[in-house]
Order: sequence, then C-alpha cells, then structure tokens
Amino acid sequence: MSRRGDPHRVSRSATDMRIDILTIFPEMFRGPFDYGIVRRARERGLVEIVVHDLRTFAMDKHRTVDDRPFGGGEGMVFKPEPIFRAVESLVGEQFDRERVAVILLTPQGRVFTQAMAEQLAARERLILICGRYEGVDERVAEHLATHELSIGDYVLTGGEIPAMVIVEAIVRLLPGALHRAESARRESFAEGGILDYPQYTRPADFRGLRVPEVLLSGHHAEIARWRRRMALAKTLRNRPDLLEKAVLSEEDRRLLEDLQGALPKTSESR
Ligand code: 9D3
Repeated sequence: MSRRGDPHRVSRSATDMRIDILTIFPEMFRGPFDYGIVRRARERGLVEIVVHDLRTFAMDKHRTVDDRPFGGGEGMVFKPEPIFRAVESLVGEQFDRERVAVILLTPQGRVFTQAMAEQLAARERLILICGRYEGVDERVAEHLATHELSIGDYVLTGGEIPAMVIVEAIVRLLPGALHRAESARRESFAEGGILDYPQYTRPADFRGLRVPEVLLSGHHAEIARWRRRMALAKTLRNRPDLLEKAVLSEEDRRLLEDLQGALPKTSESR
C-alpha cells in the first residue's frame, strides 16, 4: 500500500521517497523490506520500494544483460544498454542529479558511511544498480551513476546485499520512520563518535555471571561515568581508529590514559 500512487492523496509529503532497485535477482528482495522499521515506513507511505528485473530491459529474445570483456580476461561484464534503458524508463534521459541519486553498487566504490546515509535520506528518489559477475561496463559509472558505493573491504558475489544494507540504513532515517522511543535513543556514532557502552538486563545473576554492581546502585552520576568509561574502553579495544576523530573531554582523555596503561603492552608499544 503506497500513498504515492493513491489518486485521493491530497499532498505529497516533503519527505517521502521512492527507491528503485535494478537486479537480475529480484527474488532476493522478498524478505528484507517486510520487517520492522522498513516495513512500517512502507506501510506509512514514507517510502515506496520497487524492485525491477534488469532482464526486462534487455533488447534480445534471450534477454541478455552481460557479455565478454573487451581486452580479454575472466568472466562476464554487465552490458551498458539494459542499465541505461532501465534508468531512462524510470526518470528520463535528463534527470535532476540533486533530487535523484543513481547508485552503482561496486567493490570499486567509496565506502558507505552513516554520513552518506544521512545525505542520501534527503533525496526524493534513489535508483540502486546491483552488479554481478566481474563487474559493470564503466560507462555506467562514468555517465549514468551519481554515486559508486561499496559497503566495505570484503568480497561478496554481487550488489544485492549491499543494496539491502544501504536501503535499511537510509529508510530508518526518514522522518516518521522511528517510534518516539527509538528516535530519542542516541545513535551509536552520535555519542561523540565512540561505540556504545555495554548493556545488561535481568537476571542480575546469570549462571554466576553478575551484572556490574554500579548499574544496580541507582547512583545516576556514577552510572553515567561508568558507562562513558566502558564505552571508551570498548572503543580503544575494538575501534581505536574512531578515537582519532572522536569528540573527547579532558575527563575522557584522562580515562583513556588510564585504560591504555591497563592494556597489556605489545612488542610494538613496549
Ligand atoms: C574486487 C574484486 N574483483 C576483482 C577480482 C572481483 C569482484 C568481486 C566481487 C567483482 C565483483 C564482485 C561483486 N561484489 C559487488 O558487486 C559489490 C560489493 C562487494 O563485493 N563488497 C562490498 N561492497 C560491494 S558493493 C557491490
């Protein structure tokens, strides 16, 4: 159910978004958008997500979307024509590159971040192109796409799962997508750019594993200090790269000095 296609809808929200996905495996997208926040956003008409079979836009009777690479080499490459035809059928030959983002998912892309999710959440329209095989004819990246994105430095088999990741990250940011409680909760990377503190729930004693006493104490200031210290400790251990850009107080820096002293010294730091 989408309000976008509803002839009785009076006004278009300034925020609602349409997302088109181009793929040779449309069936892969059955589940991911039917749960939780993304499902609710769709039901509320905040976003409309349409998955297209790229083969529909092929010209020949075999619906060919790939061919052998010029210059030789392994495997097959996506032809440009079905992809250009698909995008042109959606937004025309000339589209407003401010309002429409055409995103090519590729291992050669810039790595997708929360900051990019926030910027893309302001667009009216997203078109995601999922590559497969050895890649996509470079004319798509050069003359059609507005963005080339990767989700990180590991080898996947295509752009479908990256597209799901990017859609989820963006849709949850659309105004109205989160419940009050969810939106009041601070983002993992919003707390001055460090990781979240550890969370515990009942029972206070699970098989002899006790929840830290301070959390049961009711001393709110002490709890806040403990959480900050544990968040810094977790960040130092698992994501030291984040500390270079993090917003840290004098107290944070003192805590970090302490924690660094407490870490076992490696041959590098001795
Ligand atoms: C970089 C590796 N390529 C050179 C041999 C081969 C290759 C590997 C994986 C070509 C295409 C793919 C398919 N991956 C994607 O399309 C992809 C992807 C990924 O593999 N990792 C992280 N993000 C992305 S976005 C699209």
